[in-house]
Amino acid sequence: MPNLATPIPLVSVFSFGSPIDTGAFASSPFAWSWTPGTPPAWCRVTESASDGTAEVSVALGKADKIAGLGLHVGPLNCRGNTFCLFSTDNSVHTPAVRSMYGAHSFHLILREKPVGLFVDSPSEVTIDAGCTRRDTLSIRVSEPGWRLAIIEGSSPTEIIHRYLLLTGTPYIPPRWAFGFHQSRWSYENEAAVREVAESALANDIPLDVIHLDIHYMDGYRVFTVDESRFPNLEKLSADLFERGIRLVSILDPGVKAEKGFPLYDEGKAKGFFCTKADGKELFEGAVWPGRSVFPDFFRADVRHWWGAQYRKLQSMGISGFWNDMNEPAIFYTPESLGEFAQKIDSYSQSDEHLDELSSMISRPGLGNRRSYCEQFLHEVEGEPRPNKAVHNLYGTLMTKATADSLAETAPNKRHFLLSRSSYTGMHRYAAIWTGDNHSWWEHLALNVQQLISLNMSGFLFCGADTGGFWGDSSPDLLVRWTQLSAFSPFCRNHSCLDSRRQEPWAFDQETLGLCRDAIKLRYAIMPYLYGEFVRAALSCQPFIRGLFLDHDDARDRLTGDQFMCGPSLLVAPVLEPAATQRHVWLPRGAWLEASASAAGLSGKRVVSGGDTRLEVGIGSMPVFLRNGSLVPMAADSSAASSLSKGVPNRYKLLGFTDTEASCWLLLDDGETAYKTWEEWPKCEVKVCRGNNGWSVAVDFGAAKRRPLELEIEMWDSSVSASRLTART
Ligand code: MIG
Repeated sequence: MPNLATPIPLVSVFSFGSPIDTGAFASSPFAWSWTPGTPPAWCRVTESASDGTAEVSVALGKADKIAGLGLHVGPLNCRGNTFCLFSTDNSVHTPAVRSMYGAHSFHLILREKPVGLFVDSPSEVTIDAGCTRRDTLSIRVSEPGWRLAIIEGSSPTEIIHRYLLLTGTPYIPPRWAFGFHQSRWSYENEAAVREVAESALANDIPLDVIHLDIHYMDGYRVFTVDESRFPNLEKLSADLFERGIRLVSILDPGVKAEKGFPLYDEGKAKGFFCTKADGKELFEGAVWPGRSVFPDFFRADVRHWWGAQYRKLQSMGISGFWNDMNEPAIFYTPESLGEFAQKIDSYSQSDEHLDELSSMISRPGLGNRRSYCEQFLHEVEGEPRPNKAVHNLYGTLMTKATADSLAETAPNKRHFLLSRSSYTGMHRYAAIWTGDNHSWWEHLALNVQQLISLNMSGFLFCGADTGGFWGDSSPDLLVRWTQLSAFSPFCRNHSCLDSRRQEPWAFDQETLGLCRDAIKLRYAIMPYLYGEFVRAALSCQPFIRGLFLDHDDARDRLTGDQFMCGPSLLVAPVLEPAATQRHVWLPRGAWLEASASAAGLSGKRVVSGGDTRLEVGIGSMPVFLRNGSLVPMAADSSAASSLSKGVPNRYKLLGFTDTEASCWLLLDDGETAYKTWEEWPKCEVKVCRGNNGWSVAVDFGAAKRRPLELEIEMWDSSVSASRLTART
């Protein structure tokens, strides 16, 4: 019998060996304990005395489900799959992929008494979620020195909330980052970039950001600009800025190993690059610039030096940064390539090694070999450690270098920072995207699972390459994807080098028009998206939410094709080609089906919980309002682009309630950083049903009053709609 007089901690953190500080845990006022002791009996930890590896093993009940694990491929319910948390540039996301770019171990076991587990180890962690043995969750940690957090709570929502208190408040980007981003590998020169801005304007596509992929650099040398392609980047960024468009540029960690390249010479002279096992010779791996060396981001002085480099680009008017290839991705090493060439040469002399030769040719396997990670060292808390032992932190520490530098330059401003690789903790200062997906319908569907799982892990501001990265998107796929991305925190159309052009205007008029509707819808609901995103982040809650989080009757279903976008909107994106109908499952209660268009949302009909079928022509974007909600939108969606910049004075609101409903309008400047929701300038709009009909009240709290015009459409479950207006 447990001693009931002793309170059972809701969060316990156990330490094994001597873990390094990975930065995953944030200091927080929450009462959690560092426990050197042993975890409870249901969570068995076995440590190997010989090599320090360990296994955590938990018995699974028949109906238990597992959700979380951040960025991964597969269904929302992870049970029955295996995963390997070892950051990898895996660019074909098939169901066989076990390692992605990031390593996020937090997951929930969903059962009568749900529990959350978080393994804090920067080395490889493999998770067998009831695959090998149906009744066992087994987690293997490959290096000594790690922590295990066990998080309890009465509901999945409470557990995620505690996990986020433990690991820290999620990153909030500036308001402009909620706008539409257009990207391609690459807009190769100034003319190409200007053409994107012109086309967006000419085709009435609201646009806030254009991304500069690797071709802007001089021979892929990081922090340089190719002056023949971009002769006057300052002028370009200033001209675009005037039209409300910002530039974001990509940076890779590999530094071209070339005498005379100042960054290389300086870093080498200062001993800032990773060495091989002898601690002397620099480790070289080939990436875009050719043979490259890798900064040791585990050292604070290296991070400081690296972070300072971003200022050059800032001084040219670049507004945000995109750290790519930071797993780190390595195409080959000079040694592995030499060995490969030698083998090919000798095998081709006879037919003796035909099998091996043919597999070498069809799948060279030189890229991102695990063995590379054993060959270079980092200085970790003063000691040399092979990359392999701390691998999952490399990209995070590169991105920390950027974030710290941006915070130093502008301490009270939010920044836009995107990283491909990530570890828990990075969710406090940067965004991620889901990497190199394909223009496949399967990846459109996968996008929904990834939004939900990443939000559970604290990566609230995330999104996928809209339209798919590799391959050619069909018109319908781009339309359906843009319709999903309208509700995705990060909304960027991006595609690869040799795919067809994927901007909305690269397609026929119908496709262009449908994409425009979806993008304008996003801008129309931006007051809601932005406000609820900020509120979710500051209250340590996911923004994109699986239905199982908020609805008791959804607990047993891990519905992976619908989600809550904030507390009020249930989104059921269409994920199949040529769909004319879609099945939607609504949790108990009454819902208001909305019609979604470029002008925003308006009420259509009240539907009660359960299964329903909708007609979904190519232009339809199924969205439902939860009972008791009020959704603020911009009244004038023709002013779309400016919505991400300033606070509008005219709003349209759509509400659904039998009693009262309220919402917030954020009144901040879009970039000042506030630590708490209380401090954030905002007002609350409340609509109440009284004996004499509806009444509206606006409470400015501590914020400065300002004149607002509100047009409100209210629905109740007796299926009557009323329109009212209010002014402050
Ligand atoms: O080896 O910079 O995931 O978004 O366009 C490919 C070129 C390198 C990978 C990123 C992708 C980007 C691309 N990069």
